[in-house]
Amino acid sequence: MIVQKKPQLLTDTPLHYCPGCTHGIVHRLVAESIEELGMCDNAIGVMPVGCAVFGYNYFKCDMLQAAHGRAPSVSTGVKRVHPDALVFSYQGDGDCSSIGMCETVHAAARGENFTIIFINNGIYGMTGGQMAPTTMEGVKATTCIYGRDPKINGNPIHVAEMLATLTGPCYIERVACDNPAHVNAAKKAIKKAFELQIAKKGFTFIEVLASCPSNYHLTPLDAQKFVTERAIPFYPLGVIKDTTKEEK
Ligand SMILES: Cc1ncc(C[n+]2csc(CCOP(=O)(O)OP(=O)(O)O)c2C)c(N)n1
Ligand code: SF4
Repeated sequence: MIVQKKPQLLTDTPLHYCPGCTHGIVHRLVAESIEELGMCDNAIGVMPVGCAVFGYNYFKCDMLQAAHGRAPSVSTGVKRVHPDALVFSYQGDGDCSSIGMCETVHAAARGENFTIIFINNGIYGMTGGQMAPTTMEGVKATTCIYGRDPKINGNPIHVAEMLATLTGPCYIERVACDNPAHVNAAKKAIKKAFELQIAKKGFTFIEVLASCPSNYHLTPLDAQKFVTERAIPFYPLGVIKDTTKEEK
């Protein structure tokens, strides 16, 4: 009996991610959700610059790759031209909340009807482990080698909570992939965001707390433990904004 199989929306191209990286899990959840919603022929993904830059090799739907941080603006254009397509951008924390913070905030404020999948691994993965806006206090990065010190390096940003203060967003949830129950909850959140987009409810944002074993110099298991023990207490999981609840 087949219990689980690869989503049809994923190609057979082997993933280039490091062992234990969360990107591969989230790719699967995005692909499963699109497939279950019957949107395989009408989905358009916008990939970032960062470790997920080659994401267009892994999805069989239409895919674009935006310049660093510009995916929300590219997605805005794509969605406005194709209002009935399911449009998602897929961005790391460097891409989405550092160089691309302006695009992210304004797309959210305008209530653009697309979904951002925000992969928060608390570090710049692709470029070798520099501090990100989301790097937590005390966590070491190549640009804060003694650990992030708010007095010198500034405070980390709770991106989901910050976006929730805007009028535009419809649904914002933070999830994680550090255990099977959390993976299931992450899938539910991604699918719900896509459903709300199809219902034309407006901007949706799913933050996924992710691991980067390579740049934290941890084994894949210890990197998951880092998410459980350090990231989740600082970035609590759950629904941060849901205007559809207010409508009822
Ligand atoms: C305009 C511009 N500035 C800087 C870079 C270098 N750069 C490439 S990826 C990246 C950060 C990637 O980190 P993140 O978005 O968190 O994604 P991850 O690799 O962790 O998935 C940076 C700074 C670039 N490609 N283009
Ligand atoms: S460097 Fe980090 S984010 Fe990039 S593929 Fe490796 S584990 Fe994943």
